[in-house]
Amino acid sequence: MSSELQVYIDCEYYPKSQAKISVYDHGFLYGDGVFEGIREYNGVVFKLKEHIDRLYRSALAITLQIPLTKKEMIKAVLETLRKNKLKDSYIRLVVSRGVGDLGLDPRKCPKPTIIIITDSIQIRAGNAKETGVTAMLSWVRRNPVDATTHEIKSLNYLNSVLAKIEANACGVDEAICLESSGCIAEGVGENVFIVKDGEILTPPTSTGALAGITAEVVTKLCEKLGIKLTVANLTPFMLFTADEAFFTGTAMEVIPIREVNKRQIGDGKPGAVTKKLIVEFQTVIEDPKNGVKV
Ligand code: PXG
Repeated sequence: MSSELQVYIDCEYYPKSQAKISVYDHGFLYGDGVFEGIREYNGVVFKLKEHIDRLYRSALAITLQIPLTKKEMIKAVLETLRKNKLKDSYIRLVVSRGVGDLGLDPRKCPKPTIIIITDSIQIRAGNAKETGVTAMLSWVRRNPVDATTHEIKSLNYLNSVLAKIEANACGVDEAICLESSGCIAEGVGENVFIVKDGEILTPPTSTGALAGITAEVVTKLCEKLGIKLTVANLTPFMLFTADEAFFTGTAMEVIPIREVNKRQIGDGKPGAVTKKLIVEFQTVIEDPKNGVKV
């Protein structure tokens, strides 16, 4: 038996080095497809049902008919995890339009491709939870809601990649994208929150941001903790002058932002509200009720 990780492609398993799809797959040729990034903590797939629901919503928005029921998809994810015997893993679920010809017409693709990759997660280097990260407002606007909006978790991530390239070039950890009217949309793969006078604010998804599952957890935590959370348009000024700011996302979890475009946020250290949410988020992760057991 191979010790290589096994990758699920269309009901079959392939060793990682042989897990390949056709160059005629429209996911590759046109970014025509949808995906999810999911985490498994201690044998429990965190918010799996929520991720599957979002995958199917993304698919619906691009009229991609996934040939598995949600239940079958959950079964396939769990089976892939079991095969690989990973602990605290990262799951990438991809459904593309499938193989077609060289024209972009999706009607030429009779069968979607389903891919489930489970691998170890690259934990952010250093101690970002303790120190916070630096960020910049990117020149790359979030795509508008009447274009390849990030409300759909599609395979079109060049918008985020461009913003990340700029952050790298400028020597900061992360980029934050503005929406077309100049308000804050989101990070490249994270939602953004600010804290002002003990209250939390976050932009609406109508800015073209993804409805984050981590953001949803944070929203529920705020309810539980009695912290007021308002969904509102946030200007760059509001971000610069916030007492605290933080990102949420599957990969990052909850991470303080300590600086934006060289403006220190608050006192430059993770604030009390952010720290509280980091602690509370950990307890949510550790509660097996918040996921599906492998
Ligand atoms: N906005 C965008 C555009 C995203 O892609 C989030 C917000 C946060 O959503 P969740 O549901 O994760 O809280 C995402 C999620 C990666 C990676 O490899 C990216 C995401 C998720 C997992 C991994 O960069 N994006």
